[in-house]
Amino acid sequence: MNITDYIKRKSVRVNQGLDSLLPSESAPPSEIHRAMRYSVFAGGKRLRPILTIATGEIFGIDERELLPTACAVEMIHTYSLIHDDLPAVDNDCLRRGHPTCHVKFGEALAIFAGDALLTQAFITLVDSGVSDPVKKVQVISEIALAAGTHKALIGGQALDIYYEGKQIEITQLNEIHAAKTGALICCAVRIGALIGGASQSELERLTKYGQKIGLAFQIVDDLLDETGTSATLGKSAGKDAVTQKATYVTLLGIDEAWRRAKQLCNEAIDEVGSISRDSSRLKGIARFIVERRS
Ligand code: GRG
Repeated sequence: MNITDYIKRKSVRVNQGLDSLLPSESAPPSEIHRAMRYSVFAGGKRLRPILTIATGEIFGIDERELLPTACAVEMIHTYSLIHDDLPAVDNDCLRRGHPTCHVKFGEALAIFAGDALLTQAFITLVDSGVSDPVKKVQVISEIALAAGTHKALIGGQALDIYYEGKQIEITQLNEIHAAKTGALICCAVRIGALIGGASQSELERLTKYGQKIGLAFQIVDDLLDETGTSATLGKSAGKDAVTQKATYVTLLGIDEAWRRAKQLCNEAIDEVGSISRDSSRLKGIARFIVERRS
């Protein structure tokens, strides 16, 4: 099966998993549940949960064991998108090809829907996550670190706002995006490895793979913002130029940014190539990250 078919098949499974794990729209408070489901099912590539599943599978773990944990990561990712789009943060009106959560439901409900998705992720991890209790605690701790700490999602977002309007260098841009975008992508890989019982050296290689594809993902995101359209991206294209934000494109130029993204992708492929397991899908996902157009 080629990687595009694999990604398609797994994203169907992730959507089914999310549907069964999220509270129903008919259950009160239904407005919040509607807003949560609206943003989760508006679209999305499901890259992070697919990374968790693909990593767990190289250790022979069944998809069913990995699915709730993978879905929890997607809930956290969707929460971060809802909050990132808020007027006080990026003030965006288009996401996943649809009006953003606050445009559709109002700001207060969007804040609550984001908070509720973050909480629902941990409820999922506790109730339906990994069966082995030691691994379960490791996974919950790993996800909490990626979602909540100064070196991850929240810290990256805070740094992004702090550096707004300031002249920054590539090292500071790497610092922002290793945290804001990279931490959750890397975490998605690491938890698949932890569930799979990876050895220390396998975990180290997979961590490097996760860090490299995380950075490559953001470089391509910046490139697509510059070169793509809102219709293909499903979000406002050209936003970085309007907000005059430092990006990989503004600091490196288009050609050098593509070169770095491809180089990171090749380095990530080398990392997993050195593990003596079938890493062909992880290699395929690394290539997908650089070849994607949305
Ligand atoms: C507001 C301080 C504060 C904290 C909340 C908002 C937030 C935490 C963090 C922001 C993290 C964020 C939105 C990073 C951007 C990462 C990124 C490039 C997302 C797009 O990912 P895709 O392309 O999206 O995988 P789809 O829609 O395909 O899932």
